[in-house]
Amino acid sequence: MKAVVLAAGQGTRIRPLSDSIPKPMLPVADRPLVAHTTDAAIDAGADEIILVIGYEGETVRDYFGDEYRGVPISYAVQTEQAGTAHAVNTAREHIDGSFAVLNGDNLYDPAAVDRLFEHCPAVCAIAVDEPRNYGVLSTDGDSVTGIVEKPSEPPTNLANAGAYAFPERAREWLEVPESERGEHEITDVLASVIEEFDVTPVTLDQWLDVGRPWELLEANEWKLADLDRRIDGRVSDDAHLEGDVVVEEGATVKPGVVVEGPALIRSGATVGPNAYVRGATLIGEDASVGHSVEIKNSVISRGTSVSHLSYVGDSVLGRNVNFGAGTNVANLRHDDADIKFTVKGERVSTGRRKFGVVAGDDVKTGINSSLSPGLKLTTGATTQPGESVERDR
Ligand code: TTP
Repeated sequence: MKAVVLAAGQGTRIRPLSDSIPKPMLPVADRPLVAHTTDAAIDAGADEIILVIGYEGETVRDYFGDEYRGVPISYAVQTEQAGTAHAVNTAREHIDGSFAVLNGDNLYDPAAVDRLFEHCPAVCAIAVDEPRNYGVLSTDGDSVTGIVEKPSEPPTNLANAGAYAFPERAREWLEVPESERGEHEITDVLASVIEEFDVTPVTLDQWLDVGRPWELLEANEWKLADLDRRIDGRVSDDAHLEGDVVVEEGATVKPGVVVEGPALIRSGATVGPNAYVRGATLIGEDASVGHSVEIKNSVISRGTSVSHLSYVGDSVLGRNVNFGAGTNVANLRHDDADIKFTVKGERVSTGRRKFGVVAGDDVKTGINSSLSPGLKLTTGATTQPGESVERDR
C-alpha cells in the first residue's frame, strides 16, 4: 500500500521555529518530525511514500531524496494550503490501489500504524478526556459509523487522530466541497468511505499532534526516551554519562560534564567542560554547550551556542542562536500557575507548570540577559546586556 504523508503546512502556530523550515522538518530526537511518521509507514509495509510538500518544501525533498530506507519517494506540490483533502488530491496521480494518509506533523505509536495498514479501510483514534475539542468518531461494535467535528454532545471519547487507510475507491471522492472554515477536509472523504465501507477504528496508545512549540518539546520527550545508550563520540574519562545517553560520532564531551539521560548529543556538538545536561535534552549538530552551563529538558538546535554560565530549562532554541555569557531562563512562575505562550497573537496556556523560552533562528542575547517563562524571541531578535526580558520580541 502507498502512503501519502501530508507535509505542506505553514506551521503558523509554531512560529518562529517554522520561519524558514517547515514544521515537519523540525528536529525530534535524531530525525525530523516527518521522518518518524514516514518510518512508521515504512515499518507498517508502505511500498511507496508520497510526500505532499508546499511551504519550504525543498527542505523535505533534500532530506528524503528519491529513495529512503529502500522505499521510493515521490512528491506532490500543493501550491495553496486549501485543506487536507485538497493536499491528498494533489497527490492523486500517484495513487493506485488502497492508500494510507498520515499527517507529517503527528507522532503515532508505530504498532497502531501497523494495525491501520492491516485493517484497511481503517482510521486511527485516540481516547481523550475532552472529546468536544476534536473530530469525534461514532462507532457500532468494530465499525466506525460517523465522524463529527467538535460536537457539543460527543457520541464517544474517540478522537480522530488523522491517520487513514482508504480503499482504492476513495481516490474518486477526494474532491470535497469547502467546509465551514473554508478548507477541503479529509474528514469529508472519510465520511464518504464510512457510507460505503466497513471502517475499522484502530486505537492508538500514544499520539501527539505537534502544532505549537511546547508540543515539539513533548515530541522530543517521547522520542528521546526511546533511544538506547550509545557512545560513538569522544567522551572524556572525567565526564559522567548516566542512563540512555547517545553521543554521536563526531561529538565531543569534555571533562567535568554530567549528562543524565535521556539525552542525545549530535555529531559535531561540543559539551563542556563542566556542563550539566539533563532530562530529555537534544543538543543538535554543531551546537556548543560550554563551561558551567545547565541545560534541562530542552531542544538546542543545530549550530546554537550556550557557551558560558547559563541555565536553559524547558526551552526550544532554533538554529544558530547565541546566548551571551550568563543568560538565564526562568521556567517556573512564583505562583506555580501554568505558563502561557503567545500563539498567533493570543496568550494561551501551555498546560505546563514548567516552560522556558522559544527562540527563533539567529537570536542573540546580551550577557546576563534574564528571560521570563513563556517568552518568545522571534527570528534574529537581540537583547541588551543585563536586560530582564519579559515581553515577546
Ligand atoms: P495543520 O496542523 O492544520 O496546519 P499547519 O501544519 O499548516 O499548521 P498551522 O495550523 O500552525 O498553520 O495541518 C495538519 C496536517 O496537514 C499537517 O501535516 C500539514 C498538512 N496540511 C497540508 O499538507 N496541506 C493543507 O492544505 C493543510 C491545511 C494541511
